Amino acid sequence: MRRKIIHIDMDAFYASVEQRDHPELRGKPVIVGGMPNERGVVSTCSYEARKFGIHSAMPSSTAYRLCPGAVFLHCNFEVYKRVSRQIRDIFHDYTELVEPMSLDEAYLDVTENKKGIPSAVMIAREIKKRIFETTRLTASAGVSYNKFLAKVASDYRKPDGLTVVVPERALEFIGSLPVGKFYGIGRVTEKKLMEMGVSTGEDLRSLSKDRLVSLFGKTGIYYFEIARGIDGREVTPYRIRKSVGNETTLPEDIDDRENMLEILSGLAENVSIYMEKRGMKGRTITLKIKYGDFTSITRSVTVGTYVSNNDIIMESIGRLLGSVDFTGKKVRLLGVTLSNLDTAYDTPEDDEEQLVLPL
Ligand code: TTP
Ligand code: MG
Repeated sequence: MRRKIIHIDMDAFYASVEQRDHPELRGKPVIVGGMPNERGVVSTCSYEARKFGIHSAMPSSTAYRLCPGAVFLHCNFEVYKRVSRQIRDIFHDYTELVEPMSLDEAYLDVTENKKGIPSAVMIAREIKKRIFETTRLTASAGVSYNKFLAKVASDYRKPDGLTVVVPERALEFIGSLPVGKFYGIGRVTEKKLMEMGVSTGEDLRSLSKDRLVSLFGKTGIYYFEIARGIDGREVTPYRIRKSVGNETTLPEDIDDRENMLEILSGLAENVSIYMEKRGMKGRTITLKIKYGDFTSITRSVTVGTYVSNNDIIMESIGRLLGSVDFTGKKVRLLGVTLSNLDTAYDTPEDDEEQLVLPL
């Protein structure tokens, strides 16, 4: 049977909560995250701030340069988590098949639902309405027959959007989509594809499966399928994550420590962004190295407090790297992982971006 999947994602989540709770901030550029003088990054910003080119993960100092008049606020996780629980309670009125992806985002499988409502679009509309009545915040929803399409649809028209992708229109919808909008295609892959002249879903569809596999390995199969609207992944309620990691195989083997540190810092940054987005922290930092001869080693350190900050992760990674002897060896792959997570946050598993590929 064809499934009915809804993806819900709150609009400018942390910033909207702040504007709701501080009416004087409404209509203004609001930036939530690190302060410009703290070497922090933007967690998110209001739509008013986005007009200045500000976005998540941008250094707050850059955001300040783009819009010196913006209001900068620290994250208020307790409040965001309360809202997150409220919206999850609403989802559970319709189905137990709820897979939260972060505080502000979840997939719902409503093929069979507790209220016996035949139309997934009707459910999405009702959920949006109830979210607004309960939290005074808007969400955008995507409705389709699999997770990939529902996710892309929810992002299609924001804020307060509701986009439906019916099977008959799926290929057309995907075809016109810029590859950067594809869930699972990160910035690096997007750049690689653009350089090859592949800029839309239609272009992506013109690449054979073999070619995609030769370019991207196993992930190429995922790209081949989503370009055709195929995604068999199920909505899996609640899995608790044990670690968050990011690794990369280098274009060529290297033995220069400076170079390694630079790459590791990019990986640590991804891990840090991912964790900060979810209010997660960890205590054990692990460096992974695979050598040119395919043997690997890991080096770990457990620190005294729970951390998620990029610079703090890099301090440990730098020290761990310093303890490795590279004589006569070159490095093929580098990885950074944080484990021993602060489970107080109870964050579900996520397969977003390139951290854990959706396969
Ligand atoms: P998103 O849903 O990606 O962003 P958003 O809700 O702020 O805006 P949009 O309307 O485009 O959905 O992320 C949800 C929250 O996660 C966001 O409010 C803040 C946090 N976050 C980070 O802390 N760091 C990040 O890099 C990103 C992308 C999000
Ligand atoms: Mg959102």
